[in-house]
Amino acid sequence: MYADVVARRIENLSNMCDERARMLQDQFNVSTNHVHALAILVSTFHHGKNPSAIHQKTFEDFTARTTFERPLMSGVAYALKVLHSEREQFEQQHGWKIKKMEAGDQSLVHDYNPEKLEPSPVQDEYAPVIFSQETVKHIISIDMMSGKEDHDNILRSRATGRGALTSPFKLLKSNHLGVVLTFAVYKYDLPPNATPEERIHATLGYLGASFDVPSLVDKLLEQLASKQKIVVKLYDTTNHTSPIKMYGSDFSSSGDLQRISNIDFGDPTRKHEMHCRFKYEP
Ligand code: WA2
Repeated sequence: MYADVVARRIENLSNMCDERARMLQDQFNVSTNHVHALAILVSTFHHGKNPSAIHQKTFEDFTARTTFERPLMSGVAYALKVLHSEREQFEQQHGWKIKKMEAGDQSLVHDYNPEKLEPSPVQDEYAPVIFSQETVKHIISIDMMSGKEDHDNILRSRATGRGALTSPFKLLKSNHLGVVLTFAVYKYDLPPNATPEERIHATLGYLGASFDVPSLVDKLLEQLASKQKIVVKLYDTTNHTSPIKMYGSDFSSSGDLQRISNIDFGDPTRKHEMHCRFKYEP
């Protein structure tokens, strides 16, 4: 029966789409947990010890050796909360100036040169990166509050005490769309009902991870059998009337069968969907 064949195709597509959505969600979840653990590591061994037991070299070694724990992250970094009144002392102590993030042409792969970045203009506060994984070393000394997506994410993570995820945007020194996940690091343990003001006051810094969507989703989908059969697209549907495509293989699809599987990346203010179709077979 024709109806039978159609029903089986629908079920088949649904199963494949759900499996992929679930895999991506699970890998994102384990990566998130490990980024959270890194925030606790910095709290314990950098802020909790005098002298600090973490510097760029230890951070680089540790994050390189634990990349397997963060399969969807292209790099992690730690930015410090620096008030304007502390800026001069901070810059003297580190031997470099806090730099401004440049959007547009500076972020193109070819001519990106952190040495040439401008000092950050005067602000109430800054979030200069002091430690980074080797893969994102180019963001050291950059004020992450000078980039809109990073800025909003920093404010939201510290006010809530939860992991915050940005909308998709073009990452520095990459031609790809990505998202950034941020956890705030606090001076002391805060009760779950702490107010945003108490949290902001107790904030010491921000542990962030970048997710280079196209390359890491490709890598994930390649591990699956029957990759050749379906076309997968990933959307940020937080704003339902204007979804943002984060990933889409550029094969043409066939037929009108489409399966939409939901994905939960752990930030309740963001919504994501995976859209799957059968690949066109001539
Ligand atoms: N990390 C890597 N590449 C980026 C980026 C970023 N943010 N922003 C733009 N391109 C240190 O939330 C604090 C990481 C930001 C954390």
